[in-house]
Amino acid sequence: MKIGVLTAMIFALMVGFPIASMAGLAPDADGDGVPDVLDNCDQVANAGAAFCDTDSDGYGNACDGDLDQSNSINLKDLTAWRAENAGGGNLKADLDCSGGINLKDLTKWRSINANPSDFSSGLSCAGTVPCS
Ligand SMILES: [Ca+2]
Ligand SMILES: [Ca+2]
Ligand SMILES: [Ca+2]
Ligand SMILES: [Ca+2]
Repeated sequence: MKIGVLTAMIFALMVGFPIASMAGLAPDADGDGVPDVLDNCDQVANAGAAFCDTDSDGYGNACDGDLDQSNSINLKDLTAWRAENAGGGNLKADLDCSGGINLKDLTKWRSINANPSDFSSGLSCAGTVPCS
């Protein structure tokens, strides 16, 4: 039994330690598993389906509260959100990438509006359309 535990510890040191070291080489500020340089919302956890970027500007919907493309987030964007919600717009207002626009998206927009630093992308092409 003792040999088994020792073997497991050696294995962990040989395999686990290098993996942990490599993880340290790729910063992931929001901890969503997507390295900052590949993350279209590097301050907001949005891995998986929520990684969508409807307008292809390099800012994922999860952090792209700039619905009128003015490069800032303000009440004009809230007006744009309401217009999309009322008129079934192009789903840019679908901040959680659920496929529809509802009050959850409004809650997310308010969060981005209150925390402007969330409107951030790690992609070098962010701000240009299409960013790919
Ligand atoms: Ca990330
Ligand atoms: Ca993210
Ligand atoms: Ca976007
Ligand atoms: Ca705006």
